[in-house]
Amino acid sequence: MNCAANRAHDGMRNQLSSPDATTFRFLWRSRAWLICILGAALCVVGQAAEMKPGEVVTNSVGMKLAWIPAGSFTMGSPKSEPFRITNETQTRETVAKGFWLGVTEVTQKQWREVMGTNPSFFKGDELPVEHIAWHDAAEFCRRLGDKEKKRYRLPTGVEREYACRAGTATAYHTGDGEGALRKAGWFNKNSGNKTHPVGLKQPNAWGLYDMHGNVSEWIAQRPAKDLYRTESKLVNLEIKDGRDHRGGSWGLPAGDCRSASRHRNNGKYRYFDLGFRVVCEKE
Ligand SMILES: [Ca+2]
Repeated sequence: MNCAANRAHDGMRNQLSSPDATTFRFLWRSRAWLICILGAALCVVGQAAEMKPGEVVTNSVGMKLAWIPAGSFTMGSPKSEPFRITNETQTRETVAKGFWLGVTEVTQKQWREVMGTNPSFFKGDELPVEHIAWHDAAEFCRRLGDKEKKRYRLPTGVEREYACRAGTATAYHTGDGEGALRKAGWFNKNSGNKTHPVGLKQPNAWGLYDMHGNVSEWIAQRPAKDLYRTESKLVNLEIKDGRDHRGGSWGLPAGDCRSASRHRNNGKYRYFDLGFRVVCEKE
């Protein structure tokens, strides 16, 4: 019985050592390696697809946009913050989806390329465009979106403050007090009463410039889905409704340039310290 079993076992061993078995083992091992290699490759591709905070892309009009990751933050200011006003009550907010945000305010050169005009009071390709009503900014987004087949819009108030703070809880992304603002932006004490070329001051942790000062920036106040291809409806609405703008400007004191500071005007209002920057939604 034992001899028979040994013979059978020897037979199996001989079979496994045959050329067919060797080929099978080779193929099996190769497949295992192939799976390992494919897995590693997918891992690398996956990491590449995951954008890093502050990662920059450049669009068709030379506008740089930084990746703003999803996350939660405290919006508004603490009661102890100097110059705070009562509409800055702190709330916990979540930005559910990451998005691309203009690294700077829209420049006159970028505006001209999309709109074919330049309504600005101060002239210069790299100066921020101003004298822009809210619906002008919305129209710019619509045309740029049509040109690139992407979804451009104004940032919401939550998105704008979240991006401005970039993880900070101080009055400015550079810290507290006027000295901190001097590093980050142009306001009434360092501007010489005019706009300045974008991107000259210290950016925040996500690479955003002029989030404090230079020109104040119109923001969206409705869910993003309401901001597309409904221009005539929005124009009618804004006659009744005010629109917020954020960040303060070259003409305003330091207290009005804080991360939490909010300003409101009629959406038809055009002034030489009021411009905007854009969001491009992730496809
Ligand atoms: Ca600004």
